[in-house]
Amino acid sequence: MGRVIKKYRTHIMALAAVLFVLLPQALGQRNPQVLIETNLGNITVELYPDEAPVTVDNFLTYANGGFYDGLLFHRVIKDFMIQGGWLFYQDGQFKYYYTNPPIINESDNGLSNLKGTLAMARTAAPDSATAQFFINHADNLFLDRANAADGFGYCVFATVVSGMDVVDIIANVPVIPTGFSEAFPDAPKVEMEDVSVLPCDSVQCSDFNGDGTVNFADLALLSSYWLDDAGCGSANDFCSGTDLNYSGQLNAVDLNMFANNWLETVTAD
Ligand SMILES: [Ca+2]
Ligand SMILES: [Ca+2]
Repeated sequence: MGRVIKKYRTHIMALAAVLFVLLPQALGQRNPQVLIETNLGNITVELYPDEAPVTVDNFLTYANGGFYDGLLFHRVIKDFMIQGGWLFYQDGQFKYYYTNPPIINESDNGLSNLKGTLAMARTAAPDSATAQFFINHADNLFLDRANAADGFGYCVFATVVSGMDVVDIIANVPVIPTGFSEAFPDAPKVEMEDVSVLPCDSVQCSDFNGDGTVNFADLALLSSYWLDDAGCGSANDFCSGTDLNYSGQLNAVDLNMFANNWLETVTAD
C-alpha cells in the first residue's frame, strides 16, 4: 500500500493543487468517539473538540497511546460519579504510570456536569488535570464553573452515547475505603480493559466537503493536508475531518479508509 501511495503521490499532489482552489469550506466530520470496554460492559462516549479542544486533544492522546488500557475505576460514588484513569492492579499491588503535564481548565465552555457527561478530575489547583476523568452519575451542577465554590469547577468534554446501563452497574458495585479512595470498588474491581478511539469509517465520513458524494474533491482535500505534513492535532478540526481515525496524523491509514469508502460509493452507484 505504501509503495503504491508513493508512486502516485506526485499525481495526487498535482491534482490537489488544481482542485483545492475550487473547494468550498470543508464541513467538520462527526465528533470523535471512544469505546471504553470494561469488565462489566462497554461504554461509548462522544467527545466535544469544539467546546474543549485542549481537553479532547489530551484525552485522545492518552487513549491513542494505550494509557488507559488496564486502568481501574478507583472511586465510585453512586448518584455522584465514577472516577478512573489513574491506578492499575498487578501482582497484588496498586501501581500507576507517569502522566503527561497537566492541562488548562476549559470549564468556561458552557457545558454542564449533567448525568452521563465526562469531566476531567483535578487537584485543588484549577489547571491540574492530567489523565483522570469521571463520568457524572447525577446532574452535578455545583461542579460547573458558574456554580463552583472555587470559581473554576470541572471541565466537561464528552458525554456517554451508549452504555449508561453499564455506568449504572459500575456505580452500584460495593465499595470500601482505602488509602487512595474513600470509595474503592474492590469486589469486583472495575477495569477499563481496552480504551480505543473509534475511526470514522462510514461513507459519510469520507465526504469531507459535505457535497453528498465521495469524489476527487475529497481526495484533493485529503491530499492537501497530507502535503502540508503539519499534523492534524485534535485541537483543530482533525484536518477538516480527513484524519479519519483521529490519530493526530494523516497517513496511509486514512487514505486506505477513504479509498474503501470511495469504492463503496462507486459500487453502490
Ligand atoms: Ca464530497
Ligand atoms: Ca490518521
